[in-house]
Amino acid sequence: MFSIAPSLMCTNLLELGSQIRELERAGAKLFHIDVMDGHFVPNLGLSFDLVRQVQNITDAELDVHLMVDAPEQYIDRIRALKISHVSFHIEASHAPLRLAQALKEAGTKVGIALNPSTPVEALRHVLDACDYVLIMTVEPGFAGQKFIPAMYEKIRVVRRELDKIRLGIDIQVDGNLNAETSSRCIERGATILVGGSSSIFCGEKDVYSAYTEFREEVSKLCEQGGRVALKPDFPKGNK
Ligand code: S6P
Ligand code: MG
Repeated sequence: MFSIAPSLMCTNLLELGSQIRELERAGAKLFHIDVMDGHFVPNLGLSFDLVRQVQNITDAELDVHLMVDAPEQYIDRIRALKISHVSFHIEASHAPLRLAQALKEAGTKVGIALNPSTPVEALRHVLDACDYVLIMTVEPGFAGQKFIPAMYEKIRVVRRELDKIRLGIDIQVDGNLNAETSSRCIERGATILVGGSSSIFCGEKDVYSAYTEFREEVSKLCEQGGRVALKPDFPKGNK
C-alpha cells in the first residue's frame, strides 16, 4: 500500500491554486511542503505563510518537511496553524524527544527525517516517539537530483527495525522518485512517496495526467514485482 504526496516546491508557483485543485481531483490527499532556512540546507524553500495560504484553499492534509536548524523555534507557528504532519531532521535537533512530544501536543503527526549519510542507528531511541520516518533518498535542499542507490537497503533496514516494535508505521521517501525508484522503495517497505520533478511536475504533462500515470505505473511495477500494492482510496466519478 502506498500514497503519494505531491511536493509543492516543484509546482509552478504562479499556478499553485489551480495545480492543487487538479491534484485533488486526481486523488491527492496529502501535500508535501518543504520549509528551508538557508542554514540547514543551502537553499530557501517554502514558508509557513504559504502553508497558511494553502490551508485556505484546500481541505487536504499538509505534510511540512522542516529542513531548518533548531526546528524547536517553530513550534508556536506549527501549533497556531494546526498542521497535520510535520517532519524534522534528527541531525538538526538537540532534543528530538522533547520536540516530538511538543509537536504531538500541538496536534500534529510527527515525522523524523534522516539525511542520506545518517545511519539508521540514529533512530534507535526516537522510533517510539514518531508517527512516520522520512528517509531522504537525495541530499536535502534541492529538486532534480539523482537517487542514491544505497537508500534502498536503508529503507529495508528501517522497515525491519519498525516491524520489531510497531507494525504499520509509515516510511516516507523523498527525492528523485519516478515509477522505477518508487516501486523499488515500496518493495523494501516505503509507504508514502513524495512526488516532485521526477514524476508529477516533470513539465511534459499536466499535473492531473502526470499524477494519475505515476500512480498507475508504480502500481503496475509493484504488482509485477510480486507485491500487491493496494491503491489508496480515491473519490469516485471525479474524472
Ligand atoms: C528536497 C525536498 C524534496 C523535493 C522533491 C523534489 O530537498 O525535500 O521534497 O521537493 O524531492 O523531487 P525530485 O523528483 O525533483 O527529486
Ligand atoms: Mg521534502
